[in-house]
Amino acid sequence: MLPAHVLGNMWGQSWANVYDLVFEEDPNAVSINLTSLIEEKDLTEREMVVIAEDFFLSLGFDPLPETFWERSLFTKPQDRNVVCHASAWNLDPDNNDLRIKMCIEKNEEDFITIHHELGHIFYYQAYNHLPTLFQGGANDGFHEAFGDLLTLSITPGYLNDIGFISAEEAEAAKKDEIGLLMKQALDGVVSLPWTLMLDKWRSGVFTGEITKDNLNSSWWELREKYQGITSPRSEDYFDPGAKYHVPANTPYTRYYLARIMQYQFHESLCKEIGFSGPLHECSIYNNPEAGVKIRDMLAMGQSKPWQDAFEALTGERALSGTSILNYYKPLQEWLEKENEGRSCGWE
Ligand code: X8Z
Ligand code: ZN
Repeated sequence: MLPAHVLGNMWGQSWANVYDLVFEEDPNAVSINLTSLIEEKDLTEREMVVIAEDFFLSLGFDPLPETFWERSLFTKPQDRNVVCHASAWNLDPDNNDLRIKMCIEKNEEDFITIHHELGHIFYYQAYNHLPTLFQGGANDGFHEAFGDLLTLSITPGYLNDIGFISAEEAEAAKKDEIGLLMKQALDGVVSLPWTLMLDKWRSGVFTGEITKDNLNSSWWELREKYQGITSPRSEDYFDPGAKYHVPANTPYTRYYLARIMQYQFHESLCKEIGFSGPLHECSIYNNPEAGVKIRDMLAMGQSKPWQDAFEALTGERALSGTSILNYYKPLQEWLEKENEGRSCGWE
């Protein structure tokens, strides 16, 4: 098992920060590092949000109200403590008072999280015309999936479209297919067992199967079994308490569902817009057709069973892992070859 503290993320829920350590790039490959691009361009936190908003506008969404820009919190205040875990708020649906609260850091991870939070905000804006009872996601997973869906479209082609990299750099980066997919997988695949185990642990606490005496040991048993990671220390602390959603009582299975659905949404939208290349090269940026499909679904809020909303976008009524497998197929094939003869896994 991997010791949790070497993975570049406090909870070992994303391993994207150790990409440079686990993947040996072809020295001639041109790889894209969004953190460096953000630094090179000297973007402010607000500018990072504007770029994310532009993506949604390119799909035909209405711009965010002026109050969003006035009342949101983008940077960590120096004069008081705030809960920095990013969140999105629908404070007054009648008056479209939408805000995010986030202590943005100028890096790739937070650039992605900004899209995630704006996903919530544009969802609110799309269903706020409905009666109060219908103002909600088709299910919890939908609300978490929408912003993440857009981040699958942050491709080299997209980065060229918005002037972050040149056409030559985009072409060269596309050639580094395995590197691109590996980076994505270190987040998108790695998060699956984690998002599943968290509520398994929590439901064990609620049913009484997990008692006061084994709160931490049961946590690590699940971490080991599902994530293949182990605690770097022997002392008995209450580690689950360090994950925001545990003390905040925020359900977590929603992220597991989102991580599956986002690929199904991506695959069906790419088909819809006539894209025939590999899925990780497909971007729905600037595509009004994809925008209409998404908006029609979001505007349903929770007025219909989630399967109806799901069908409106994908033509299917059930979750399936097939789209994730399709998306990562070239990486899977590469890994199978790379690991031939090795025995992989953990005990
Ligand atoms: O909590 C969040 C969002 C707010 S809804 C920042 N996420 C989960 C986490 O950070 O653990 C997004 C991905 C998973
Ligand atoms: Zn969220």
